[in-house]
Amino acid sequence: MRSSVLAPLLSLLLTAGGHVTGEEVDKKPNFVLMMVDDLGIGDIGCYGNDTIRSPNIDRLASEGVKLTQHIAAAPLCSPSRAAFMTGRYAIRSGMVSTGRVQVLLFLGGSGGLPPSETTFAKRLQQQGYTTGLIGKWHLGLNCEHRGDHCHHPNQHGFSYFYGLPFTLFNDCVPGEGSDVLVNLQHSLYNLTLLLGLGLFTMVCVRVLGLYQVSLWLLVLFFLLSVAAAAVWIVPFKFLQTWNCIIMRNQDVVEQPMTVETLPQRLLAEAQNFIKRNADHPFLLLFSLAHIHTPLFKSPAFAGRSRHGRYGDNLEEVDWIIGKVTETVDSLNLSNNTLMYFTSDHGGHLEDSDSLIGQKGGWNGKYKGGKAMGGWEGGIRVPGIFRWPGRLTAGKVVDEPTSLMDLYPTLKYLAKDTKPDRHSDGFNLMPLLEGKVARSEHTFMFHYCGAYMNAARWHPPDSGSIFKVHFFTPNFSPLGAGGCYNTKVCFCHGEYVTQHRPPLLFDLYHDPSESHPLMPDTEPRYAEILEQISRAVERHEQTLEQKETSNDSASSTETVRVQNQMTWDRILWRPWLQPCCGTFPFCGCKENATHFKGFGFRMWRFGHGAEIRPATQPHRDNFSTSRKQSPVSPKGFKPRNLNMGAERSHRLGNRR
Ligand SMILES: *[C@@H]1O[C@H](CO)[C@@H](O)[C@H](O)[C@H]1NC(C)=O
Ligand SMILES: *[C@@H]1O[C@H](CO)[C@@H](O)[C@H](O)[C@H]1NC(C)=O
Ligand SMILES: *[C@@H]1O[C@H](CO)[C@@H](O)[C@H](O)[C@H]1NC(C)=O
Ligand SMILES: *[C@@H]1O[C@H](CO)[C@@H](O)[C@H](O)[C@H]1NC(C)=O
Ligand SMILES: *[C@@H]1O[C@H](CO)[C@@H](O)[C@H](O)[C@H]1NC(C)=O
Ligand SMILES: *[C@@H]1O[C@H](CO)[C@@H](O)[C@H](O)[C@H]1NC(C)=O
Ligand SMILES: [Ca+2]
Repeated sequence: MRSSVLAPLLSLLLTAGGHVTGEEVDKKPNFVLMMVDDLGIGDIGCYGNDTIRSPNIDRLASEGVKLTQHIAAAPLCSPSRAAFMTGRYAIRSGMVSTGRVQVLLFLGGSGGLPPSETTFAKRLQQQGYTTGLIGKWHLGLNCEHRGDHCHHPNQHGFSYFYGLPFTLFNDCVPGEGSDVLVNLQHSLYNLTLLLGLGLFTMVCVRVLGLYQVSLWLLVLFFLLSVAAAAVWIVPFKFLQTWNCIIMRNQDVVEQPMTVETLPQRLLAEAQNFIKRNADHPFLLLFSLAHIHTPLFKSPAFAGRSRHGRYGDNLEEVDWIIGKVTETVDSLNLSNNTLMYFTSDHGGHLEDSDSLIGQKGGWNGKYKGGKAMGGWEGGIRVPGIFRWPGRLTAGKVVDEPTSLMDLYPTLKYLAKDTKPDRHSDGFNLMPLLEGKVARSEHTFMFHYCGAYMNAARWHPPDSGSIFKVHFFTPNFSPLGAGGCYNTKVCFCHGEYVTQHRPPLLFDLYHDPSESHPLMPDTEPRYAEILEQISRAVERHEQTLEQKETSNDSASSTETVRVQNQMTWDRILWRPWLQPCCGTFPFCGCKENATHFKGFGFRMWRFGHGAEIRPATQPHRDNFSTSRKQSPVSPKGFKPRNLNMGAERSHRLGNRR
């Protein structure tokens, strides 16, 4: 009885006379998570850049909390995003590689976030949230046949999806170069050429009567040449059609996608999602296609920045973030919405050409970048939380935090207390609200593919952050600051240098990891190595447990980890290729009339945030069970390529 009297009174006090009932005091907050692709921490004004204009991102930071040691679980798209979505190191979901290919390369491959995985979207959906993903996914699509969509966002807790099931990459725009297995393409090209030459020679020999060449041999060679040509021409020459597509829920709505109108469409979709869900709890993950190459060429931003096309793109990102913020604010949602801004990993240093120069971002004072294992530049990313009324404006947190912390934080705020699997993240709210001063991340591990590459220790009795590297990628050419010969660094074999004892740095005094500590300069040297080595051992035990125990809290725990990055899962298969129309003649264009009027005008003048309703009402409650595939995700049983053997190989590699 007492509470029923107190509650309205309390709410009256809290909302200063708003039309709010007692129930709504308890209202679950909304979440607007914004993730930029490949953005370096040094690219943003509030992180120290004084020549790029990012007033909207800076404003989020000044109205909220800025994290200065926000760490991605991996320096590459697929594993970093897998860890972000699941709150666990990517090795636990098999989204890591032991070889050269460290991200998903084809939408027509079978690798992806396994159906058995749990994402924060799935948990929030169970709490009654409407969940939407607008933009890039890059965590796989099909398992066994086209349309089973076993890795699709709808399958992983997003009731609404609009965007890129794959990613923006250079092959999406003719003339921007190729990102996919360039070496393999060359080898296959040479092989085809060789077979062709062989065939030509034999035909000549036969025609000239120099030697008796059997007709069957000629036919065999002919078929081999055709097959060899098909194997590389079909998957690689049509990459734009295969990979650069847009889907709305389960349907391919554009193939190949028109890159020019992509930013407008994604922003409009994000704004519309917020608008149509304003009256009940929602989660929006707005996963921008920016700032991955190829860089956009939006006329409204061309030449505006002081850093060429890359800078122009960054200022466009900032403008988009501003529009999303404006939408939240204009709907009076800001007091009840946690907004988050981050990047999936650091800038890509090796992505440069003679025309544009550095295309891939700036990681500030930190060493290394995308795809360089545990070097700070590839994993330390911007992290900003804004929630007026709940989080103190202008607060800065220097403690180590992880993108994996979003999962437990969102669960906590959505009041999800049901049992869950082992988590590698921690609820950030105590730290963000200033209720505690220290992060629970005493240790953090940094993977390069499937290999434990580095680890950091934040000793409870000190402000220091010690970091060890068990191995480091070999930069090429010698003396360069990245792996320019291969465009990304690899994590195995002759591509790395093992360090025994490991390299040790004090990030607090040496953030750019340039002065390794020595036993005679660091009194705690032996202790640090010992502590970290024990922590690594404990961490690796939690990985082994998963494979052996049957009786864990969640039944999914017993599913064996399948390596999702093996060649047979990565490579293109025609029967897995999503397609609008009749395969292989895929092609369709979205009717973007609505977005054109809305987007271009807005882009030209930089104003006019009026949001027109979508032409067709979108359903945010898309249920995967409605469009059930013959192979249900639960029945999905990929061949057992479990990671056990690879893990012992990995351990062997380190020790
Ligand atoms: C700001 O960002 C640009 C573009 O990445 C970079 O070239 C420049 O060096 C950065 N400036 C500072 C001070 O970090
Ligand atoms: C937002 O709040 C302001 C003042 O409290 C009010 O004037 C305005 O109509 C509200 N807007 C919406 C969309 O509810
Ligand atoms: C948000 O909360 C603050 C105080 O906590 C209040 O001043 C402001 O009017 C609120 N804004 C809206 C849109 O309700
Ligand atoms: C786990 O389950 C399998 C079959 O379900 C059984 O064969 C095995 O003995 C169990 N292992 C343990 C450690 O209980
Ligand atoms: C596209 O949509 C507009 C209005 O929504 C309509 O008038 C036009 O006919 C459509 N075009 C196509 C090709 O469907
Ligand atoms: C899903 O959305 C549609 C259209 O908004 C609505 O008619 C339907 O009742 C909804 N279904 C559920 C289960 O909420
Ligand atoms: Ca990325």
